[in-house]
Amino acid sequence: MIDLYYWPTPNGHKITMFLEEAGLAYKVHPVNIGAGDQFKPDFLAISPNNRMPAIVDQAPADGGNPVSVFESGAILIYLAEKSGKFMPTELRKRFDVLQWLMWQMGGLGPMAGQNHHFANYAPEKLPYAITRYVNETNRLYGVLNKQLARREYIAGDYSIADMASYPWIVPYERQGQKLEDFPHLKRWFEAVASRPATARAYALAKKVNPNTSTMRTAEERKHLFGQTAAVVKN
Ligand SMILES: N[C@@H](CCC(=O)N[C@@H](CS)C(=O)NCC(=O)O)C(=O)O
Repeated sequence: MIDLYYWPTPNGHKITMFLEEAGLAYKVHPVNIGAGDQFKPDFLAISPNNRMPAIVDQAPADGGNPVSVFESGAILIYLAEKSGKFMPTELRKRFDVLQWLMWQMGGLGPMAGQNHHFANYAPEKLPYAITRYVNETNRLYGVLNKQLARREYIAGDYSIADMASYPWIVPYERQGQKLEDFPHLKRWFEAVASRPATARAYALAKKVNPNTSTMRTAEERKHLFGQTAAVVKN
């Protein structure tokens, strides 16, 4: 049994997409990041960066004590290794998946995240910041589109690289992007969207948090924005 610490956001969806695809048993523990659950000491013991997702595997392969993992990329690798699914073991194919997973973790996720912040949440609309992140998101979409011109999925077969990127393309309109400008990316996006496991992962998201508004309340803004080292002091 996998304990999943989760809130329905792009990084959270990555893990439910994997668990649904692989058919692993899991239990969801909601971490309401708008209410400040990510700062609770019990959660910080699992996820010291006060971010979700995180997992605890109650039955690790070595038969030892439960294993906890934070960072969505590390969680996807852990679950792929545990299940033997969605990451090839052959050297070249494995690193094809891993390099595109790292590309998502270091590029698409953080840049699209800043894009959301400056275009949607920032109280001041700063043209320089908005243009920078909309353009960088556009460049990254172009990189993915080019890769998908020659591959059905990002690294060949459907893998954790696809599960990492897909949830960050779902909000493309909020990122100031048009899928029509990226035909290979659009074809891939529709293929991933039509997978039954993707539909189950996104249906679960609505159950955990029926509020799909992208507006942030004053309470949510207090918890999410302007964090300093003080939030992890205890
Ligand atoms: N690099 C981390 C990022 C995780 C992350 O940013 N999670 C956000 C939601 S998408 C979060 O937990 N935010 C809580 C906060 O900002 O305090 C990962 O991929 O797991």
